[in-house]
Amino acid sequence: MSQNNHKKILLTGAAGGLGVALRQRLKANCDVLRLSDRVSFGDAGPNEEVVLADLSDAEAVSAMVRGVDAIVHLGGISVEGPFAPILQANIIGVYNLYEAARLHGVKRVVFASSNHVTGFYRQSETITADRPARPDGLYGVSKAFGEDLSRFYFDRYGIETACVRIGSSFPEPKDRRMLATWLSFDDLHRLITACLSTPVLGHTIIFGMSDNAVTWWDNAQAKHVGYVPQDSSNVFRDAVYARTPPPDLADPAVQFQGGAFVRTGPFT
Ligand code: NAI
Ligand code: 15L
Repeated sequence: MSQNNHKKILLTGAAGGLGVALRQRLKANCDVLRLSDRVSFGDAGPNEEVVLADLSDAEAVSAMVRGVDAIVHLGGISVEGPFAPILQANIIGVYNLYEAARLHGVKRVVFASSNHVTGFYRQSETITADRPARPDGLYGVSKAFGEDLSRFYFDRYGIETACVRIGSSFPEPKDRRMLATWLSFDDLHRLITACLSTPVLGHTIIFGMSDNAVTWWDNAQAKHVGYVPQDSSNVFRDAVYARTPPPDLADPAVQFQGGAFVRTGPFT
C-alpha cells in the first residue's frame, strides 16, 4: 500500500529534534506537508507550507490546523521543568489543537506522548498500555492529560488518535537505559506511517520503541496498527556498555523506567 494517503498533513514541533528528523520522511506520506513551530526554522521547500504558531494561542492554532486532513503533533515542552511553560504548551496547547481539529473536521491525530506517563513503573516490570498512568513529573502528567483529552475527543467527536508513548528517539542510545527505550528515527517514521494509514485506528496508546532485546513495554493491545519495527538498539550495546559505568542499583534512576526524570526537580 502506498504511504501517501493524505492530501495535507500538519507536523507540529517542526523545529525540534524529531521534527527535523521527520520532515523529509513525512513528505512521502502526503501531497503537502504543513510544518509548524513557535520558533522560525527556515522557508518552506517543495510541497511544504510553514505556519508559525504558539500552541497556547487558540487563534493561531486554529489557522495552523485549518485545511489539513491529519496531524502529527510533536510540538510542546519535551522535558521536565517549571509548570508554567508545560501548562501553556502541553495542556492549554493540546486543548487548542483538539478544539481546532474538531472545528475544522480533522479526523486523525498522532500525538507524541511519552514514556514518562508511566515513568514510575519499575524497570523490572513489563507493562501494557492499559495499566494506570504513573507519571514521573509534571511533564509526564501533561502527557497523561493529552492522552485523556484525546480519548475524550474520540469518544465524543470520533477524532481518532494514536498516543505514541515515545521511549528515547535519538540517532543512538545515549546510555544503558536507552538500550531498552530506544526508537530509531526510521522506526518512528514507520510507526507514524502505520498510525496514519491503518484503516481503523480508534483511540490507541502504543509504546514507541524499536525491536530492542530488553524492553519494559508490551504493545499487544495495539497490534491492529500494524507497526513492525526494523531497527534494534542491540547493535549499540557493546559500545554503550564500554563507555558507561555499571549501574548503581540503589539509584532511583536505575530502578524506575523514567530514569533520571524520577529524581528531577522541583522547579519553581
Ligand atoms: P524538542 O524539544 O526538540 O522539540 C519540541 C518542539 O516544540 C520545539 O521545536 C519547540 O520550539 C516546540 N514548542 C515548544 N513549546 C511550544 C509552544 N508553546 N508552541 C509551539 N511550539 C512549541 O523535542 P523532540 O525531542 O523533538 O520531541 C518531540 C515530541 O516528542 C515532544 O512532544 C516530546 O515530548 C515527545 N517525545 C520525544 C521523545 C524523544 O526521545 N525525542 C521521547 C518522548 C516523547
Ligand atoms: C522524553 O519524553 C523526552 O522528550 C526525551 O528528550 C527523552 O528524555 C526521553 O523522554 C527519554 O525518556 O529518554
